[in-house]
Amino acid sequence: MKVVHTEGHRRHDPKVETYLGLPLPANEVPARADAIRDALVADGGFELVDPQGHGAGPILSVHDPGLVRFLEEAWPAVQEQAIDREFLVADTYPTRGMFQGMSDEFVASRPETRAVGGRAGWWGLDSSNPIVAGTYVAARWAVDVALTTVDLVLGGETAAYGLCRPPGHHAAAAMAGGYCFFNNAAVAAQAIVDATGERVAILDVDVHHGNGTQQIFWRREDVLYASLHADPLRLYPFFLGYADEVGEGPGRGANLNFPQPLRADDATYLADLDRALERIAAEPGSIVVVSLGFDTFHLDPIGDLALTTEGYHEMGRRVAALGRRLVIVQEGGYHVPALGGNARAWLRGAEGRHFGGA
Ligand code: SP5
Ligand code: ZN
Repeated sequence: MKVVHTEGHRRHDPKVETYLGLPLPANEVPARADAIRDALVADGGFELVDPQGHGAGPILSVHDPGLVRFLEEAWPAVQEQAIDREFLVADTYPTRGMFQGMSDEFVASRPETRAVGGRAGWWGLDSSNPIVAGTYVAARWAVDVALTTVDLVLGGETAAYGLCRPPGHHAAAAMAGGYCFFNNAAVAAQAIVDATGERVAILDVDVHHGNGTQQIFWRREDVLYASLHADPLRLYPFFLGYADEVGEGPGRGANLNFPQPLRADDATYLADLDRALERIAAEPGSIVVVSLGFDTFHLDPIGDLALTTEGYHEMGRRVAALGRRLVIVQEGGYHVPALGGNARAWLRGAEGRHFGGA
């Protein structure tokens, strides 16, 4: 299988994230992508491919231009405002209670402030998502990785894997969050719709609900979003990801959430995977975008499910058994020592190769 990869991800290199107001070592680090790349190279069955630049156009087809502008300007603004920090986290979020009783029209007329600590809140979901000097450049590379993966599949590959970093599925049209800046999977899905006119399904198997992807396609019937994730009653992003979120308007019925119980094992998880795959199979279309996370792993430091490396092999096998072409993009997964083996297992499963050891 071809693996789209660039060293450009390294530009996003946070050392620290804040969690409940205190600094902790960052989870979403360059070593994650290194571990996966090294394991796939060592396997011998994968071929690394460089991404091609696709410009900002495809990003703007799913994201608000204001988000792109903010991410481009954020680090220069931190420097201009002489904020002595190695990373930017919002000072203030415009949360719903601030505007209670005010009309949608009035709220929409409030200005994006000029202060970068406020702008980070305006465009950001949470305080565990540090922006550093190279974040924008790396996030642009991640989109190009996803789009090059699309190009490979449109060019005839049965499946291709984009080693995206930073990840994307928490990023909504007008919001970054959850280690995500641009929604790589959503940009990829939109590019497939634009190129083929076909319906596209997005299968999200990261441990967290892909609130951003859900938001972007909420009213769309041409892009089906199906996600398995830890129940948001327990885990980030907390406020979306419940089973009754089915989409609205023309998109009603094209959004499917499968919240998982604490410590869900391979068998529990794979049973719901089959339900998601059944729904995808019922829909026309020849390409599925997979938002692939390994933070469902039993040792993951921020997830709370209990999947195994063997489980990932079986997951890849079942997803490929759909008989659709696969655009696979990397999302989360933070137990770095197991990331390479888990990616290798999943992708070998998807190629119909045997497990091949942990
Ligand atoms: C793409 C992706 O997987 N994003 C995950 C975002 C999770 N954000 C919340 C992180 C909180 C980390 N808490 C660490 C403390 C563990 N006890
Ligand atoms: Zn995740």
